[in-house]
Amino acid sequence: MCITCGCSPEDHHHDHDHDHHHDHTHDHGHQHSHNHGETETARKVAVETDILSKNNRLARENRNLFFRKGVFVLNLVSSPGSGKTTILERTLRDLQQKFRFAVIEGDQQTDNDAVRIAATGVPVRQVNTGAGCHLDAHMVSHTLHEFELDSLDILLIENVGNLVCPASFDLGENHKVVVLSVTEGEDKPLKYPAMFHNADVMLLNKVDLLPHVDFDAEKCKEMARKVNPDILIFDVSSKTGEGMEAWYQWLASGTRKG
Ligand SMILES: Nc1nc2c(ncn2[C@@H]2O[C@H](COP(=O)(O)OP(=O)(O)OP(=O)(O)O)[C@@H](O)[C@H]2O)c(=O)[nH]1
Ligand SMILES: [Mg+2]
Repeated sequence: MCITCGCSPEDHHHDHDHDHHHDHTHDHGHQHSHNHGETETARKVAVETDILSKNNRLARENRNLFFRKGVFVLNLVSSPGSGKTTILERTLRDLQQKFRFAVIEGDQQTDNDAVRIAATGVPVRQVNTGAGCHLDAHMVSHTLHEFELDSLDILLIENVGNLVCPASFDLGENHKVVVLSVTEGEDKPLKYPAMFHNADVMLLNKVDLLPHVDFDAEKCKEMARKVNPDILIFDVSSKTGEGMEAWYQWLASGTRKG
């Protein structure tokens, strides 16, 4: 179960305790339900802690494996539609002569994004999370045997479009990269601080639309730096290619070739 919104992935591989015990008697009135509420809250917190520590353990295993294989791994997170797949498509088309890439696509339903990535010729696996609103380390580890990690330079993971839950789930990546597009409003870093706090890089995407939208880019960056003073920000348009070169240089610098 997702600690943030209570969603539960369909394959439900977390073997946490579902034994919710309801010991109702009806003559204790408010006092009873208050205690019951406290017990349930304590149980929920324990389950959440268990899920996160289990995820962190698996993420550590993924990270060790990536390190041993020399693969640079990024976890792209954003709200739906900010341009993650478009950024990946353009990045792959521009850099695939230089680096060996693979992609993991996370979505609740459909393989639309995987089909788009496959068209670039880069190996891609789709993970459908069903009701789940984020990828977790276990889902990622399950796809890894389908790639030849020894021959990869960069693994790009596109998370489910959601600015909340993916912030809590380490996948074993080197960096979270948060994508924010200029159509979303400049206050998103303050409204969803965990995501911007946990990301090392922010791609401010769709800057080609700036003349047409009410969006103060400098104010947005100020807000992002308020929650994360060290966040690295690139202004990009994955449609026109503007600003992509700086992003590519940063990407290259993380690889063993960089
Ligand atoms: N104008 C403009 N449109 C863009 C840009 N990048 C992406 N788009 C458009 O934004 C829409 C959503 O892009 P996607 O790449 O599918 O977004 P996403 O973040 O992968 O979406 P989900 O996977 O559903 O979360 C598409 O119509 C893209 O063509 C950009 O830089 N400029
Ligand atoms: Mg996408």
